[in-house]
Amino acid sequence: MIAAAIPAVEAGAETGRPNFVIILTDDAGYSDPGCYGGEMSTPNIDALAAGGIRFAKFYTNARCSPTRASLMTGMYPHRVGVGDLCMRHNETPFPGYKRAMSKDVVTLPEALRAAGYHTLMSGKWHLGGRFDDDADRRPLARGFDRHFGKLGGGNTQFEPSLFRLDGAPYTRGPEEYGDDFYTTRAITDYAVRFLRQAREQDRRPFFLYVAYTAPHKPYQVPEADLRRHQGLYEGGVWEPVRAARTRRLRSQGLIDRRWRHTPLTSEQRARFDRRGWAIDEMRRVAAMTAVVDEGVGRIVDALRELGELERTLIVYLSDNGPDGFHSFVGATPLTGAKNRLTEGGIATHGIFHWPGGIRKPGRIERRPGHVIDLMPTLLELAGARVEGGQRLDGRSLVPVLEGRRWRGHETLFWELYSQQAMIRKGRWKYLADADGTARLYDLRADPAETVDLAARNPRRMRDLAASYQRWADANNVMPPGVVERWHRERKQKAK
Ligand SMILES: [Ca+2]
Repeated sequence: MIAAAIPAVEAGAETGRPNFVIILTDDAGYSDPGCYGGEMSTPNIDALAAGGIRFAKFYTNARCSPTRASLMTGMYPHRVGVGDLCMRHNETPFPGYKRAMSKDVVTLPEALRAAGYHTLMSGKWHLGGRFDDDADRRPLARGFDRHFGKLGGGNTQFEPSLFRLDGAPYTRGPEEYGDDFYTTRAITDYAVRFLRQAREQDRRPFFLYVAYTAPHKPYQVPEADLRRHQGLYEGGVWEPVRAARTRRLRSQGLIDRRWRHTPLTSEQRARFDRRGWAIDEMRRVAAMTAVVDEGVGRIVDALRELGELERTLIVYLSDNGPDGFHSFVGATPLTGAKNRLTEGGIATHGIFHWPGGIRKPGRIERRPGHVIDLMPTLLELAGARVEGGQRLDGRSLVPVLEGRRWRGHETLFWELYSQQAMIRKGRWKYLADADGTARLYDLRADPAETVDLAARNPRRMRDLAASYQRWADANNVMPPGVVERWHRERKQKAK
């Protein structure tokens, strides 16, 4: 275990350091919020954007656990054993695919707690600890003082018995909520409660991590909330909505005026002719998103009431791209969905709000940020450091917040449990599938990845492939198919 440095901060001292609130949604679409071109009702999220910074593109790792691992460590997920979704720890012999977050790294909440912060979490963990022999991988064992939420992935949105409170099963659901338990609202309730309780305790700064399970499947939302979105999408769900989102993204200045959204294939058109279910599904996503927005509003109100809003950095993003039908609309104007390394799977909205710290609010940042950047950003602002040679992959975004020159990322890398490999270097995106075929896109001219330039650029392809391979070799990343084959063979043995 590497020790986090402990600055000389006495408990209870007023330090003037900012508080942090990270709000992570689950499977939201890039252009779902109103401030990213969406038709969904998100006044509170839009207000954060208006008073803060919007990243034209903020990158994640295409699926729940890998993104959450990067958020908690500032590292690529394979370096901490989370190249795959988290199930049971040490499930495979591959260090990059242990299926639970390594205990040998200092997490963001561990480093902030050592620096004198309250560390509070409400929501979904999904980094291991679902089983009792795995309890040392749960939030309270990985740096959080408080936790209300679920240890695993997606599930029904109405079931309190799946939750835990401060390390024990949460049994007060029926007593607290009667028949009205709804995951998103309960996560907000406890987030606000934890904030107030921390402030009642002392004046130390806080880090609050709110990990909503919306708008992840199943698309469940209370009937009263669904009714509020009755008229939405009556005029059609796909082309009209996509066209309107693209128009608004252009007029908001988030995308280049020349960009077009990806055309639907004839097969997609045929599927979307079944309009009834598609309208229902999108309405449900919109209603779930509106309840998230209500939660954002309640958290902002609580910060304001506590007198903390000015000195709190709020970050709002999704853990990966949208899923299923939602992706065709939600990812507009990008291509693809959750679980793919096309931009629609890995690019999300990224909003930073901090009245006391962000210069020139209302700005758009065009260089992409990445979820690995959050830990170095927060550590810098907290004056906290991780000692012992733990090299973070992310770069601090503090220069962006302060309106100073920011180097940005020269290269970014992705690997999605051996099915796809990707490198982004400047404007170029190299994307390889498990069968070895690789494509090349110019993201500046063709953000929707419609024109494969690989055949015309053999030397660039070789360079990018070599660059990817060097990263893979140094970061526990396996060649395509190896991890899948191991799982397949183990399943056969078990039969
Ligand atoms: Ca997700």
